Amino acid sequence: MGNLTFTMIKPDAVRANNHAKILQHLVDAGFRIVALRMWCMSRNDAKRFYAVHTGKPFFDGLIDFMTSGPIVAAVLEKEDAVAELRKTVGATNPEAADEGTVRKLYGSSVQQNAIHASDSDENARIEWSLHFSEADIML
Ligand code: IDP
Ligand code: MG
Repeated sequence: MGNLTFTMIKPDAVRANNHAKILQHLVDAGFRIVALRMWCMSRNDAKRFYAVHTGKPFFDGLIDFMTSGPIVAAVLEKEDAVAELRKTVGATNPEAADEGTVRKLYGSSVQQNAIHASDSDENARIEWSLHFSEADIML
């Protein structure tokens, strides 16, 4: 298990001005921020990022949402980072997420659930490569 993962604070949470609070939540949960970028993805960027969901009923809405405003992308470091971040973030549907998780605290619907968390070491690397160049990540 690796010690790096990728997260993205989604446009709903940035619009609500919760991105700094969410970053602090992650730091308080023991993660170190090793790369950070706030920017707007193009539709092509978002489609590549969520390619695994192509063709699903929620795909077009997800692309509209993810390109509706800026996101905050970050590479995070912690022991067993992928599993630890998924725990800190909570279930996809904020209503089903555990108390105290980021999605429970800041998410408002299954689509607008405030934050992304990579689901494997391999996907984390693929996902952060869409947001950062190798030179951005100073370990
Ligand atoms: P995850 O973000 O918890 O890994 P995934 O199943 O990978 O969940 O879905 C990616 C994203 O697509 C979710 O975070 C959410 O924003 C959106 N999404 C997933 N399922 C639905 C749905 O049933 N309706 C609307 N949006 C969805
Ligand atoms: Mg996923």
